[in-house]
Amino acid sequence: MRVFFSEQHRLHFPQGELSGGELITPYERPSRVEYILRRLTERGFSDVEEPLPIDPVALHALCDAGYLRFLETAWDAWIAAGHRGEVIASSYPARRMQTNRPPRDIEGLAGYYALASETAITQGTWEAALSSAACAQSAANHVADGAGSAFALCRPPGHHATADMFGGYCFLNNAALAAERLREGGAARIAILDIDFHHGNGTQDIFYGRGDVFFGSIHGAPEDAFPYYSGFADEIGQGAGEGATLNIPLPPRTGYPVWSEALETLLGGIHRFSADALIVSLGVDAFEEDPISFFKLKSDDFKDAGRRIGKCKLPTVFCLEGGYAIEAIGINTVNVLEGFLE
Ligand code: Q9C
Ligand code: ZN
Repeated sequence: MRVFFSEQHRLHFPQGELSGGELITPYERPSRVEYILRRLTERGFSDVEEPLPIDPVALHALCDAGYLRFLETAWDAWIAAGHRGEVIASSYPARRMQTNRPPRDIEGLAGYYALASETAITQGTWEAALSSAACAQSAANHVADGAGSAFALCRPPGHHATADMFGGYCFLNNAALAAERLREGGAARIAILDIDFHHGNGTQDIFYGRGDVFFGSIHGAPEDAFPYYSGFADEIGQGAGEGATLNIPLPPRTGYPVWSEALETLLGGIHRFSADALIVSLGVDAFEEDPISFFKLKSDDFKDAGRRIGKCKLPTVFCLEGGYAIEAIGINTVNVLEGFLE
C-alpha cells in the first residue's frame, strides 16, 4: 500500500491548545506522524511518496472562498493587529446572532470561521493544511488510477473541518477532498467510514444533502464528547441525502464487542448503499489509552477492524485523522492497514 506523506506538516506546530481554561501543549503535535512513519518502516511499508501540490480548483470547489482567504491570511492579519499570541477564536456568532456577515476585525473573523477554540492558527498552518489535503488528493488519485488502496498520512487532520469552519485540530477536510477526487475519477458512489473517536461533523456537513456520498461514523456520544452538537443517531441526511448518513454514538467505556458490532452495522450500510469506493477517516483515538477519549479499544482490535473493513473489497483511501496516545499511535494505525491487507 502506497503512503502519501509531506514533511510540510511540521509547519503547523502551535504552542498552545486551550483546554480547561489553560493553554497546554497541543495533543495534535508533529511527533504523532513520526511514530507512524517509524512503524510503517518497521512493517515494510516502504512505498512512501510526496504528494503532488494541491489542485486549487478542487479546493475551491469544496470550500468557501472567504474561508480559504481567511486561512491564508489569518496569521499575518493577527500579527498586524498587534496580537501577541497565536490565532485563537474567542467570540462566536451564536444563537440568534448574524451568521452571514464576516466582520472586518481579525478577532471577530477568527470566531466567524471557527467551530471551537482549542485549535490555534500559526504562521505555517495554511501551508501545512494544504500539504495534508494534498496527501489525501494524491492518495485518491492513486486509487482512481487503479491501486487497490492508499494511505494518506494527513496532518493536520480534517474531519471536523466544514467548507467554512476550522476547529477540532482540523482546517481542510481531507477525506471530503479525497471523496470528490474519487468521484471525478469515475466512482459514482462513495462511502466514507469514519472510525475516529470523535464525530466527523465536517465531513457529515459537507455531504449531508448528497445522495452519492454515504457517511457513516462511530463516535463518543455528543452528550459526553466533542464536538458535542452533532453526531446524534437521528441525523440521517436530508433531501437527496436522506438515509446516506448513519451515526452510531456510543457511551463512555465502550469496548470492542459493542464497537465492532457498530462497525458491522456501518459496513452493512455501506454494502446496501452499493458504494464503488471507500474512504476511511482513520483516527485511532478509540484506543483505551487515548488521553482525550473514552472508548476502550486495544491494539489488536485495530487489526481486527482493518480485517473487517478489508472484507468490503472496495478500492480504499485511508486518511489519517486523530489519535493522541503517541507511543501507540504507530502500532494502532498500521494495525488497521495490515488487517485490511490480510
Ligand atoms: N481537553 C480529532 O481527533 N477537544 N480531533 C479536545 C481536550 C477537541 C479531536 C478536548 C478534540 C478534537 C481529529
Ligand atoms: Zn478524534
